[in-house]
Amino acid sequence: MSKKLLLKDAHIEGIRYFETYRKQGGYEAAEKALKMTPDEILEEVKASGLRGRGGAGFPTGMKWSFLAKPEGVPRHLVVNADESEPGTFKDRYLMEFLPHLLIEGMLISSYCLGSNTSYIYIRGEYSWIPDILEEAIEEAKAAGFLGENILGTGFDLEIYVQRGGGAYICGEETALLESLEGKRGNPRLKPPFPAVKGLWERPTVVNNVESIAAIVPIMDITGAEYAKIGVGRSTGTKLISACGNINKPGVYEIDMTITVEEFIYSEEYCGGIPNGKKLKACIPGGSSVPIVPANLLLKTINGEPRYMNYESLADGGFATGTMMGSGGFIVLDEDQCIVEHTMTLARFYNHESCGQCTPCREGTGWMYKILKKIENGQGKMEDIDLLWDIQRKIEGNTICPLGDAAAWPVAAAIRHFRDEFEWHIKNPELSQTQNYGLANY
Ligand code: L3W
Ligand code: SF4
Repeated sequence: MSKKLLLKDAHIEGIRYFETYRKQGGYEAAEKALKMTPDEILEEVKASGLRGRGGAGFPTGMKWSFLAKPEGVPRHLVVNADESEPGTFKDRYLMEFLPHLLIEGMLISSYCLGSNTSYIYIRGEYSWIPDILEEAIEEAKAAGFLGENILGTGFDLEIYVQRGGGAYICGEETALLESLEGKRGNPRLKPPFPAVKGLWERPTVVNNVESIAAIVPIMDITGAEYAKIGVGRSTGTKLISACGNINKPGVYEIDMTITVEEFIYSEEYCGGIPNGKKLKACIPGGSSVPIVPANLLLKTINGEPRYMNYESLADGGFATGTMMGSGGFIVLDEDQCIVEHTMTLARFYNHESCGQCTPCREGTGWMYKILKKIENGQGKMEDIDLLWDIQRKIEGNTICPLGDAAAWPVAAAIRHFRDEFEWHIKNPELSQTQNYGLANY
């Protein structure tokens, strides 16, 4: 059984409220941290090996150490709670059931980074969660863990919750900062990174909800102990939101040593595939990461089991591997049609493109139109190569990762499931009336 660090108290009734959270040892990590210097906390975070849980897996301690500290310029911590990646719903769970874990993590992180005003930018569609967070903030303030002179240390912290307007692109960190400043959420060119020029051009750390929540157990058990959990550079525990064709969709905390097979089939996690259907493919890290067929999902190209961690999922690069991403684990059984699935994603990215870069603005629309043609039985064989060509021209040629995120699912679908694209083109009548999966397995 995986060790639980983040969700260990999630089942306790009333854990959402300060009193219950405190009885379970809540805010003890903050009390410990506030007796340390910011540099000592930073060393613990570096020692933990924690990697950003939003999708990129960038080392948190390194990001914090990049934070510029010019004299007299305020710094900020911004928590990215704009969880909009299809298949990803782990941060919602944390904020809804364990809001004080996030607030405590923000207190420790803000103290370490020297932020006296920190923000939670939350996805607009999570309409019921800001009230939960604001209530937790008020409770923490009443107990002396937020506000002025926290625990007599002289450190002041205010936390504000800002609702997003419903655009996926505002989850990209610089678009988020634009939106937080009250502007349209268009991504900025990087560098400069937010650590140097972020919110209102001030040094800013933007971290995912889960990354900041993980700071609490790191302070509890020390960075060195945290680093002993997991394997290699995949330290600590990771939340996975599992959905699709599985018996037990939900949010699971894993320690990144389990295999993909165990995760899908064991009763502790997904509980297998309904009706004894076969596994066809999986997207393990949210819709932006490459889809992987079952044979390469259960084993790497070298015949090794594939594990639920950053390195093993990426093993073989994008040709045979995929990415841990945000941990949005989507399972597809044998009945699913990859062309239809890819078309749905292409429509999503086209809709969410902010339109600043031509390859993304135009390319995502072209990919959607071609995929729709193929799905509807009006495609030609050369359309497959055209699709391939378009995705190649998007990847790496845009301001923000949304371009890559739109290109990779198309590339992986063609690479691994070309026969399905060809079936749709060769069988136009069947293509209009039948699902490839149902017709062919
Ligand atoms: C200072 C440097 N800071 C890098 C910072 C940078 C950022 C972090 C990672 O995209 C991915 C994307 C989605 N000085 C720095 C530096 N940083 N070099 O490190 O940066 P980067 O550019 O590798 O990635 P990103 O722009 O943060 C995130 C993928 O995640 N994704 C999307 C998930 C969506 C959600 C959601 O809805 N919640 O998680 C899923 O896989 O495609 O590749 O902070 O500033 N020299
Ligand atoms: Fe906007 Fe797409 Fe360019 Fe990102 S890649 S800045 S979403 S047009």
